[in-house]
Amino acid sequence: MEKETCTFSFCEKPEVVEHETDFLLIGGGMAACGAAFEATAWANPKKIRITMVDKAATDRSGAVAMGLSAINTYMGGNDIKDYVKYVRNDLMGIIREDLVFDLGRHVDNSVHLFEEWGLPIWKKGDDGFSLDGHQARDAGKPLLKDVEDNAEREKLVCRSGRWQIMINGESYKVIVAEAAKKALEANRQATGVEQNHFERVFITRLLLDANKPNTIAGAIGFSVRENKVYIFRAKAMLLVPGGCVNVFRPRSVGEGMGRTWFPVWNSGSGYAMGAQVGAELVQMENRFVPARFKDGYGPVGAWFLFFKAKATDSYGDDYCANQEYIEDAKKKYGKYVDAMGTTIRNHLMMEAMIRGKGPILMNTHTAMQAMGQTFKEKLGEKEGAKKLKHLEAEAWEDFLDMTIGQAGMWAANNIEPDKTPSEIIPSEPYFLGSHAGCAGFWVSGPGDIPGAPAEWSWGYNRMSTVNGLFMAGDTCGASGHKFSSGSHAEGRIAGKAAIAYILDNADFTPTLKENVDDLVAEIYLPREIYEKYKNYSTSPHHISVNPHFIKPDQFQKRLMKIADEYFGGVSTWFKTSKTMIEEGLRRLQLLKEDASRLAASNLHELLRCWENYHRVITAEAHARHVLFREESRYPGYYYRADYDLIDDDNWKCFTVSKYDAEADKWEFRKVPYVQLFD
Ligand code: SFD
Ligand code: AMP
Repeated sequence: MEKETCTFSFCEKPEVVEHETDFLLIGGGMAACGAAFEATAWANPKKIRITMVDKAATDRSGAVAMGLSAINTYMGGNDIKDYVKYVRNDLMGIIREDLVFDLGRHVDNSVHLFEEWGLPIWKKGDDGFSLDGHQARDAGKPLLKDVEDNAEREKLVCRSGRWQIMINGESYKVIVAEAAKKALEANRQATGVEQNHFERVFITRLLLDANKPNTIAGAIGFSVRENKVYIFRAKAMLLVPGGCVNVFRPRSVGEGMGRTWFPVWNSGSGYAMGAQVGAELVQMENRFVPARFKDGYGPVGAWFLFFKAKATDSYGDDYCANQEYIEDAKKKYGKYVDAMGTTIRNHLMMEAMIRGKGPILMNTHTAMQAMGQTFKEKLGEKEGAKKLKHLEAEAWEDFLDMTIGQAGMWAANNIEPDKTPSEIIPSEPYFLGSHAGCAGFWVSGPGDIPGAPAEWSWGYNRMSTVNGLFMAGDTCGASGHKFSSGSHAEGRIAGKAAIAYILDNADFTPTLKENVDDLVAEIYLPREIYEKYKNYSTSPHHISVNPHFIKPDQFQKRLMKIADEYFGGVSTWFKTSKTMIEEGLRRLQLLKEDASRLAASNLHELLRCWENYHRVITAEAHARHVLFREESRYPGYYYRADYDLIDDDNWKCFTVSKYDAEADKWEFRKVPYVQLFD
């Protein structure tokens, strides 16, 4: 088929809005909000302009949109070195310890700000039991920021696990966004610009400078509500559009496919757009396969850690303590099994399932009964019963705060968590760098951590290998377990460094190489294709079967099928191999060719098309990384069936890749891992 171009002969031509700024934030999630808050403090006195562009409405955008029930990274009285060890263990021995340590030393300050801005944080009551945020306030418990000492703060918070604290977090994102928007408004006033916060604008592509090699200069995107294309010019940029979902076929089917654990609107834009301008990726073989409450994708952390629930197979056996499974696992994965991290827990769960011992059950009922018993013993019959009722409400609120669909699932299935167990299962894979995963970009470290190799710090903290292009949260690789608080803190770290970069490059004037008309035509091509060919179909709504185009929904399903079957999704129990990946890549190539025939009947579908362009590149990066690393570093997340072992002699290293978009070629290199903390 000949290549189509958009000449606007069939579809409407958008208005083109050009916007000049100094520091551009792509995304409006935790990292972007952190960056907006921090960077404005350094930028305002110097009249440096900051602009945020979010594909959605920032109040409820990103992974925290529905809210959360816990802040998973809070140091409190812990030693930061122990945090580094914890992250290293959970991520199978390969992390950038300089980045993780740096995050650990900054993260608590973000949590203290959240509370100051209005986030209710649970506290420990005088009787040793937990108080909700509002109860703590009414009981006169101080704000964390007003407590001087880490040890005292540790006594005050209500820990679920060693690193996690409980919150009433339904409005978490709204609270964090409010502070970011306020900061942006102060910057707008300090710099006199007309607008510096763009919502519902989807960024499609980053643009390099015409004169300075390997230097970021701008970005382009379109409004998902109005017929407008936006071109942003900037001296520095923070690329934080979150991680990626729906590359792999989800377990949910039909209309339920709109439900996954990871937010369906994070579509790999960061990984794809960064790779396209040549920023190096690291550990893209890593993916996150969260064990979740089946069908509703409710998170399990609060149940494991706070309610102390046990997960067992259907015969009541704790699969994580099953010696047979553990010994088998040790033969292949050695000492890494002992750490019993997230990947290994998944692996052992699947051992039970493969042996026909599923469904796997989260025993919510026995956990709640045990807690109820403790309440009664300590508080007496009446007060104990009252406390138990409150606990029951907490159990529902855990989901109502964060994964409302799971509460719906419980209600629909007549599940009373205090009476019946619930099924859990490993979900389909996602790509992210801030939860229990570490996919992302290879970035410069802080430079002041003893023992860190000099080549880990080539400039500004969290800057990628492209000058002026910074990463944080899900896009900053080899350093997971940041979660919501850490992503915010990392956005602040990167934001501050980006302002330093702008000040140091004061004479830099970003100049775009590309012709604006070409860029606009590229974005709108799916609209043109649709309008040109819509009447070539016998289908009454010209929606599905058409010889000239493919709709985004069909395209996405094809991608999911390839990823699922060839790159190790749920249908193969996450197993793949060299030959399978190679065949999958061959099919992916054909899909990429068909991408030039994507068709959009409206702006919403144009968004869907662009999400898919980004997903395909993310999928390819992942598959090529899995192919490169000839071992199974993350059992429970994925297995190279042809190398089903952890091979420290050859693969205890970072895998770094670089994409040459013009030649459509990927290059790989190994970078030695260095342990910085004992
Ligand atoms: O229960 C474009 N996370 C949890 N963290 C916690 O601290 N506690 C929890 O309880 C957490 N849980 C949890 C978590 C995530 C999810 C999905 C669920 C439950 C269901 C993790 C954190 O949420 C996560 O670490 C951070 O949010 C990551 O921050 P960041 O900034 O890297 O990503 P984001 O917040 O998703 O924001 C992305 C933004 O980008 C926008 N965007 N904008 C313009 N153009 C494009 N092309 C774009 N593409 C995306 C988005 O709109 C958004 O603003 S639990 O499971 O453990
Ligand atoms: P999740 O709800 O699975 O996203 O987990 C929330 C937090 O609890 C994360 O910090 C997880 O690493 C941690 N977590 C979840 N399950 C367990 C478990 N079984 N043991 C230890 N930590 C866990």
